Amino acid sequence: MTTLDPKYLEGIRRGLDAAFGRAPELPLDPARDRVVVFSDHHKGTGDPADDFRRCEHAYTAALGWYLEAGYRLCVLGDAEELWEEHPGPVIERYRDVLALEAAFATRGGLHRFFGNHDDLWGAKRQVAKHLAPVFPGLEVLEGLRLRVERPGRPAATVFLVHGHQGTADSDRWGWASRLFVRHVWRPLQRRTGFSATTPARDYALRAKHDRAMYEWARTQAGGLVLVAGHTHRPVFGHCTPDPPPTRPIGELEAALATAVAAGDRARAADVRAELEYARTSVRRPEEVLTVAPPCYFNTGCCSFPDGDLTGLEIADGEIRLVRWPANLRELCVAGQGVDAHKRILATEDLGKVLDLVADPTPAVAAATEQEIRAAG
Ligand SMILES: [Mn+2]
Repeated sequence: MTTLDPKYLEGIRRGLDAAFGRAPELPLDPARDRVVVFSDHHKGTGDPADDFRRCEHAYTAALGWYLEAGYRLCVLGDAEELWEEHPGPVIERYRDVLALEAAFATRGGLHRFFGNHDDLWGAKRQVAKHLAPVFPGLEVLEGLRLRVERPGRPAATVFLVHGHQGTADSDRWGWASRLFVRHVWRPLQRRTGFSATTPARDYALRAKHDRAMYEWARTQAGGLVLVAGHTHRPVFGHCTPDPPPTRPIGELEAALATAVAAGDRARAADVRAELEYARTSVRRPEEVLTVAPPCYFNTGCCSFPDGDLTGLEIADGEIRLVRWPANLRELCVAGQGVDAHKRILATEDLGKVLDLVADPTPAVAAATEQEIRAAG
């Protein structure tokens, strides 16, 4: 693993320290409270540059479920894409989605945070003007500390923050970036269908940024769990997704040769599809970050190009990584409608996570980029 640029790390450390210092604190009872965290929707105006457009179905299905299940909703920043859009048309386009978010305020609870792409919500006047009609009395947060009391042990903190804090384009140049995006990048993106270079799009920058956030969390005294978004890549302890369900490449090559020799074109075509998929997966493996101790979790995002979204839950004494699919069929049981258990990708006992993070001398402390690929 290459060493992390100390200057970059120092910038992130200062940014997160400051946000942590400013953040209010609320109690969290893991046995009773249920919290769901979604981030990085990048809601636009419904045109091809709108990254949330494909995720609207999955998101509203998820909100409906969490609303009835008694969850508190945390919207962790970059919910609206205000680098590319003015707020009015975005709110108009997604009025029903925002109303569904707002419904949590009088049910399980609602916290809204600002990110870099919607740092306009850091200004109270803008919130009053644009969001208050949908979210009466809303106070948009930068960060929030959830204090978990632990009998016989020091209390632990789960710190929620978008995660752009301390980066050059957000804290120092936010205003100039916004003008650049609105007047230069936006017209270009509309013509080409391209999106901006951020940790969400640039893999090297994302890996660097994830590691910097992990390092900050790991070096906080007394056991802190950082929950962030911003990079658009889920991070959940040691969990990695399953490799593609293809057979080993050697076996597929042999199967293809056999089918061709037998003149079985239909069979050869099926095998060839699997073989090329496996070859591509080896060439372009999925890159996943695993961390130990589990002091840094990332929600992933609500703007995946395939219309799926991911989020984190803290509920029933567990922390979970969940996925809500664009295609509701993936959550359905034949003839019985939605079975929400299928949303869960990974789950961990919250007490165990807090124990691992509180240990001042962990056996393993590492953030590791893993490549998930088909078998050769
Ligand atoms: Mn962001």
